[in-house]
Amino acid sequence: MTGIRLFLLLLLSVGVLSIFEPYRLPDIYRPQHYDLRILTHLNGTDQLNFEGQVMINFQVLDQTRNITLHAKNLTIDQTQITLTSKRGSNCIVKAEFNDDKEFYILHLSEDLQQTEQYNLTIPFKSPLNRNETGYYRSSFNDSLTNQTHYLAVTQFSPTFARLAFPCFDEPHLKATFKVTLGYHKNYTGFTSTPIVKCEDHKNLENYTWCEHEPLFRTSTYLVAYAVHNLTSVATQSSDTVHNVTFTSWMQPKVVAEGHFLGNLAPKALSYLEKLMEFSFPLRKVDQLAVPTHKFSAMENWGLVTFKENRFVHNDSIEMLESKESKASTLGHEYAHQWFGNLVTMKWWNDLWLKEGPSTYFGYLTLDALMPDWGTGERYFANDMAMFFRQDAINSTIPISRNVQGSEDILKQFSEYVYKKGSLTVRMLHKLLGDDVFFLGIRSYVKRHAYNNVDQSDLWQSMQEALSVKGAKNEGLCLSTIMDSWTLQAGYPLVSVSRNYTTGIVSVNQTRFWLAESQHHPDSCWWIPLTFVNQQQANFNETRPQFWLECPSNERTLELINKPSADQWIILNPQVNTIYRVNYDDRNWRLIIHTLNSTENFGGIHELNRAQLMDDLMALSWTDMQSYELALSLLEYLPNEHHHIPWKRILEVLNRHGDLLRGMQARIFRVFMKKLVAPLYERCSRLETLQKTTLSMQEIVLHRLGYAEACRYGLENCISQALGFNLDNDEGPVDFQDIVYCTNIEHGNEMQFHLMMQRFQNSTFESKQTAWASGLGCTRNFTQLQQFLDYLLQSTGATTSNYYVEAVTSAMRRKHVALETTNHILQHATILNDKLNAKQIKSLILLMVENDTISHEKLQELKSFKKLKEPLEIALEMWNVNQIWIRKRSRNFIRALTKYL
Ligand SMILES: *[C@@H]1O[C@H](CO)[C@@H](O)[C@H](O)[C@H]1NC(C)=O
Ligand SMILES: *[C@@H]1O[C@H](CO)[C@@H](O)[C@H](O)[C@H]1NC(C)=O
Ligand SMILES: *[C@@H]1O[C@H](CO)[C@@H](O)[C@H](O)[C@H]1NC(C)=O
Ligand SMILES: *[C@@H]1O[C@H](CO)[C@@H](O)[C@H](O)[C@H]1NC(C)=O
Ligand SMILES: *[C@@H]1O[C@H](CO)[C@@H](O)[C@H](O)[C@H]1NC(C)=O
Ligand SMILES: *[C@@H]1O[C@H](CO)[C@@H](O)[C@H](O)[C@H]1NC(C)=O
Ligand SMILES: *[C@@H]1O[C@H](CO)[C@@H](O)[C@H](O)[C@H]1NC(C)=O
Ligand SMILES: CC(=O)N[C@H]1CO[C@H](CO)[C@@H](O)[C@@H]1O
Ligand SMILES: [Zn+2]
Repeated sequence: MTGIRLFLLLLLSVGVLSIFEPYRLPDIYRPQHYDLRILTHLNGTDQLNFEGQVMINFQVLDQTRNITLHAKNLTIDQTQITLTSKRGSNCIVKAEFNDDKEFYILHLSEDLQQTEQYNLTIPFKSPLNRNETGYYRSSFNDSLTNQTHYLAVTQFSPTFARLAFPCFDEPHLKATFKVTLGYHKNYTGFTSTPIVKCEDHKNLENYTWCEHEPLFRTSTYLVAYAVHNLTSVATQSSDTVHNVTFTSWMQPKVVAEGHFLGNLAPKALSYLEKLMEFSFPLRKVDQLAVPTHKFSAMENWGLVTFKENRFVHNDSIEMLESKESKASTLGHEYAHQWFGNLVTMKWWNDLWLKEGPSTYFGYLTLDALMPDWGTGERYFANDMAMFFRQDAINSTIPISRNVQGSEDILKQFSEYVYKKGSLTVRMLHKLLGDDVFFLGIRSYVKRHAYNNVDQSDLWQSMQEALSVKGAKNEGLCLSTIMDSWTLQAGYPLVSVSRNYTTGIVSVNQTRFWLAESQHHPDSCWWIPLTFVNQQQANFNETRPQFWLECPSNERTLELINKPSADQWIILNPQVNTIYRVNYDDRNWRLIIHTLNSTENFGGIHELNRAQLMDDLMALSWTDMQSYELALSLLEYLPNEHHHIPWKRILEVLNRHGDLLRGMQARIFRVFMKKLVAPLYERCSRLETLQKTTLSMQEIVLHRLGYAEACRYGLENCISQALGFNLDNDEGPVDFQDIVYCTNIEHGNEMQFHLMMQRFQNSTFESKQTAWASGLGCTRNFTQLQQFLDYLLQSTGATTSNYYVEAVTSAMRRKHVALETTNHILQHATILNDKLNAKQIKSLILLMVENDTISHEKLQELKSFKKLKEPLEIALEMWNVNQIWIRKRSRNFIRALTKYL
């Protein structure tokens, strides 16, 4: 990217050019304080609603005769609005909604003056919606009394506070909040802070008004309140400076079962507080398990909300990996208390600035609290796998980018932003080392707490820490370096070639593309170069030895410990920075030789072992290397005992296999059966596993072994899985999905119907998910179709999820992939209604990844609104895949045949 483009992007991302920002409020209003009174009605059944009044104390920076703030879907009686200042009151001449921008504009009879403080009071009311945004309704059924209980709870992030009360709904407009909640005494009301006092409602019998302590300056999206009659479980206090008291709330059924994750929270908060060296400023946190929730969880101040099934976990029937995933969500939310809540991005373009660090520190938190799990490394490896795969086409966008209206902002909350954001923070950490990184992070939090930042503020704090502690790195300009990673999409390929006589190493960079046709010549990055050589294979020293600069794309280097001509070098230990590496042929062969011939793989780190295979397969995909070379690297796999390299290469190979048909597909299956055999041989028998307690690491490796061995038809695996009679023994909890799938794949019609019946009679989501996925493994489409049609006809909130599960495993198993694709296409209209954007995207990509859809059919999907955006990516991936099928699949198969 050229300097000029970078500069332009910077300008846009800071948002100073209001002419590009039609969805932004005029930047002249400065709210100081909100006084919010909300009366919630949860009686009745259909018309649950709330009415309220907000008093906003604000100033203006410029004389003006109108006030523009946000409001959406609120009923406001304009005649009741008042605007006062010390000078008296100002009349509202006219009030109007701008639905497109979600503005509410008040036109005044007199100008507002810069020097004045104004109090604007607006009454409003609205139904409690069912959309899981703003102030919304949820419910649960009390199985004892067969009674439906309603509750009301907020979800304001990112742009939904405006659905609950009129406000200046932008993250940089921080203000203090005082919340007073009115409700029937059957319920309790919560917000970020404890109650000061309650008094009876003057007119409504048995209603109360409770005033809460004021909340310090914060963004509107972090304000929260709820009225409910959920049940609490014992409160816990946290080992933090303010001894924060935690209380968890959930429906009685869940309390009775006694399985939830809330107990981790006090420990997570305490760990993070010590790490940040900045006190968590509240005295209490209520954790709410809400039956319906738009996201997995939300980090609101003092009232953290979770989707119920992300908070509840029952060890005896749910997989450990799923517990880990829920725990990582929890860690993420509490990391937000510093990244997002205390230090907030100025605008949503820099969303990654809260999601990246929260994801990263969420992993570190789990590593600290659950050291046996090894979560951090495994999750980094997964995130990298996703990143390297996705970020190599044209349709990807930078993590920091200009965003416009609400819809656009919501789209920022993508897996891609979270994970690339986290990998970017990890890069910074590894690049600077513990001392500088934590010094920088702590000073960033301390300096900007209760305020707003853009990414340059993070670079600035890091730069200062570097100049205090990192004398060796002087002259580095972190903002230039890091901007090259956050302001442009994609990642580089670094090519290394050695002169084996002189010992000189040449490196250059280009952007890595999955297909040649896409080249843009002008991308470059600031790339830290850390070499490890065979002699001293230290993969823990991760600080850069050299830099490959941008725009200078090439360098020749004399390495510090000059490697001899018969020893390999490896660039980028632990894959600290997100780039691929290509070596000259001789260096590749030296690496391959070591992997094959030494006990501990020559000390090569597991993340690097995974990456070496991933890189070489990707280079062969694009014809920059040969599949012969790539497969000879894989020859070491029988000795591989770590799940990270195994998982990565199996994913990569399966993606190749998904594109093959006929004879090629059969050859591939034979190859895979042979490849996974040594992994499978490492696994203990399922019956044994049922009786032992396995560590997380063992579970992950075993799951991989069983899933792939049964998939590729290893007889022993299949007969073990079929050995469980699903009526009385479904196998070890962590392996049940594999047992289900294998039983359906090799079973008869009766087994299919029995499992479908169980699915229909159950209300237990994680079980239903496993059954849905298992049913998708069938070889008989007539059976599958019954299930899919049943799902499309039922109305439950989670049925779309099960549809995606079943269809995904059907496509993966291949037996009925084409029929399944037809089912999706025939039901495009109803799927467009039922599925959310993320589910739709995964379905479309699934068809592309399995090459079951034609270009024309893909184009036809354009008529569906929700399908539009994922289609861009899908169409591009479709082309990438076709090029591979036409030009390279034969090479791949030819190379495979050697190993049959
Ligand atoms: C309050 O609870 C009582 C007893 O459960 C019930 O009869 C009544 O309808 C409830 N009132 C409201 C407004 O929820
Ligand atoms: C709910 O309670 C309010 C206040 O008591 C009352 O005005 C309203 O009519 C009730 N609604 C229903 C549907 O019972
Ligand atoms: C509000 O007033 C400003 C001048 O202070 C004017 O530029 C702007 O167009 C007005 N906005 C609306 C919506 O009338
Ligand atoms: C604005 O509201 C605050 C808080 O209620 C009050 O203290 C102040 O006197 C009000 N100012 C005016 C001009 O009404
Ligand atoms: C709620 O969702 C429905 C359907 O998705 C939509 O039509 C409606 O406008 C939404 N309501 C609000 C208040 O956003
Ligand atoms: C529970 O109530 C629903 C309707 O409200 C009814 O259809 C159902 O039969 C009831 N179930 C029991 C067990 O009473
Ligand atoms: C208010 O609560 C009391 C005590 O629970 C009850 O006797 C009375 O009927 C309630 N009044 C209304 C209008 O719900
Ligand atoms: C005032 C207003 O716009 N109310 C609407 C809010 O949204 C619900 C459902 O989406 C509508 O029924 C209301 O009319
Ligand atoms: Zn988050």
